Amino acid sequence: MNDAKQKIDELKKQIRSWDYQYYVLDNPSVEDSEYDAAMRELKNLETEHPDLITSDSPTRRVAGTPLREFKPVRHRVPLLSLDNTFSLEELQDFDRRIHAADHNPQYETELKIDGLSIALIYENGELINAATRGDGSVGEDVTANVRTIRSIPLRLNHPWPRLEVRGEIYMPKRSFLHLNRTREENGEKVFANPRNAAAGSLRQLDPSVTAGRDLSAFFYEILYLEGAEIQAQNEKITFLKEAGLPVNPHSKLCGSIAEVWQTCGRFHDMRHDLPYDIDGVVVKLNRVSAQHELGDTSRSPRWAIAYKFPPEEKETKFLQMELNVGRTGIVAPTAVLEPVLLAGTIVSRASLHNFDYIREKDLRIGDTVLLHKAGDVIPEILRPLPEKRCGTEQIIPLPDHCPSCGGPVVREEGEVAFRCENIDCPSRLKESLRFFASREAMDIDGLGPAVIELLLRHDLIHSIADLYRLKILQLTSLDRMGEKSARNLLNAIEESRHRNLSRLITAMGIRHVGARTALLLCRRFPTMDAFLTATAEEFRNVEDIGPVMAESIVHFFASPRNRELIEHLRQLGLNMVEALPEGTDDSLSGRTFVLTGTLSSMTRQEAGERIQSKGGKVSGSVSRKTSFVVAGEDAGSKLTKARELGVRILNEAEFQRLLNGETF
Ligand code: 0OW
Repeated sequence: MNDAKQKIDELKKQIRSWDYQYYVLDNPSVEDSEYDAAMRELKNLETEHPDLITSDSPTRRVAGTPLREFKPVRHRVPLLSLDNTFSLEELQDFDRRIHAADHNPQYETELKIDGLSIALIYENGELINAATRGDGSVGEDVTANVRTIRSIPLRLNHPWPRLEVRGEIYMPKRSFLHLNRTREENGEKVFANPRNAAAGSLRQLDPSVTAGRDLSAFFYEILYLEGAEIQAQNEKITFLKEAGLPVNPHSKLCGSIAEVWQTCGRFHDMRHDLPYDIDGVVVKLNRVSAQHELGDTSRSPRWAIAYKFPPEEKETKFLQMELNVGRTGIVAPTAVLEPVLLAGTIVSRASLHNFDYIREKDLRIGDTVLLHKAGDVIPEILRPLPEKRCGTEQIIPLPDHCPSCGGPVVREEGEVAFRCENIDCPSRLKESLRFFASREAMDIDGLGPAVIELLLRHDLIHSIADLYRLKILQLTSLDRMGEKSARNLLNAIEESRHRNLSRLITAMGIRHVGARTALLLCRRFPTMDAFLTATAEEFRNVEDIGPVMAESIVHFFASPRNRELIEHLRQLGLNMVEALPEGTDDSLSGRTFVLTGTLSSMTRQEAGERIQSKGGKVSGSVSRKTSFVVAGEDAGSKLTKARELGVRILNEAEFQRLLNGETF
């Protein structure tokens, strides 16, 4: 038992260190394969020894069951806000006030991360609670969700008896862009900026949703500490970093408010190069004793202030509106603008998101509009300037037909998006084909948007299945398609027939199902027929598949059009089975084993690994579902239970023979 405990402790320590390197220092120090193997080994050991599972284990980051509501949490000390300043003069006023308590003040300047406040409590080094700011006195318990944020350690580097810290949870710009693009494709409302996206992602009752949102955090305040004394603000940052918490690397100690102002300018100029959104600089009196002397007002500290960057907005002309129909049929309005330089880039288009957005803002074609970058990245029209209207501006009507196929457009109950329902709509088909042939899906070399357009324009394909009916003469008759490229294209299409099922499932473009999910699903449903017959409940039993995704998968396979397409593809010879990686021996798949007692030829851990390498599962307890109980020397209660339930018992020699392929 204690060698398992020792191994478990070793693995947890090692994985925690790798997580810190990867998620906090953004400097991976191990190959994914080695990391995954360590995680698998830890999971096996914890399965075999459930009594050795601890809540700070990296395998326990995503809790299984969603909450029904968030519990209130009263903060030990109120989580204060900050007063804002917008100019050097106001910073100088702040500086004068500070001189009353500190004649030679040093200021710690920090980037003001545009996220949401979070307060964490660590007891003996272990994370035991996380709460939002709420109204400053009472927040919401979001511990389960915060545990899924990989840059936040479940255990500190030092077992401080009690440490309460404050920080900011944020969503990196890149993740914000990706999330909004996915939401727009799925007809969901987009988030206005990374802060809203972070807040919306954190306040999820189902932690597995939060886990998929790529949140991160920086910590900057110590609310309570037992076991050490900190004298200065910049030492707090060092302390937090040494404790293993992520801190922002750009803090700077300044000797005067003039130097603070210079730093604000420097921080302002670097903001577009940062991978996260900042909306200013936080200026803090460095000496903690002087902080205490000055104290706090009811709302904010007297010893700290925020300098807010001026918002970057530009006026330009809203020239025209374009309607694009995406793969999912969503009719997405886009504004074509008079090109203008905004926050470092030339902007000539901006998403209008949806027709509610257009209506709410009363945007008209021909308007002069105020443009900004949502979350410092996405060009967005803030509002029109009505005072600049000359009367020729055009009100934008709601769409009553699909701009691509002329078919009806519908808006589902509770959705903001208008959708073209015609699955054969050329725009939908164009987008569906592009996605079908894309690298992460069927990976058909040479079948890019231009070639797809060419095939559609010449009426050579009207559905995805038609790809597999193309003949060489059809292709060589096309302009700009010589014999060689025609032959290459047909070979690439032919080759794609034999892709693994998970590729085809991805390529189907099922809402909410991307390549990663498709792979997870195919492990559980290794044939297309299994997908066609499975229920939502069965889909939900797959790890990481929530109710929304399960419904979307069942809805897709229930559609007659989609079933027809699948049958055509089957007849056209497309592979409908998920082959396991080359040479995988899955002779024990579907079997569940329980190990008890001591084996002489291998440890329990090795036995578990041997079983899992053949597709079998190891469980910690005997039930009617158990296929075999492997009983070594001094086997205990599990052997008795197996006898009671009539579960097949193997001694070590029989177990060895089973591993060598004998059937029992
Ligand atoms: N957003 C920030 C940040 C920071 C405050 C909090 C208590 C004492 C001063 O990066 N780096 N430092 C502080 O220190 N506050 C910050 O954010 C505040 C939290 C609530 C309003 C501001 O966003």
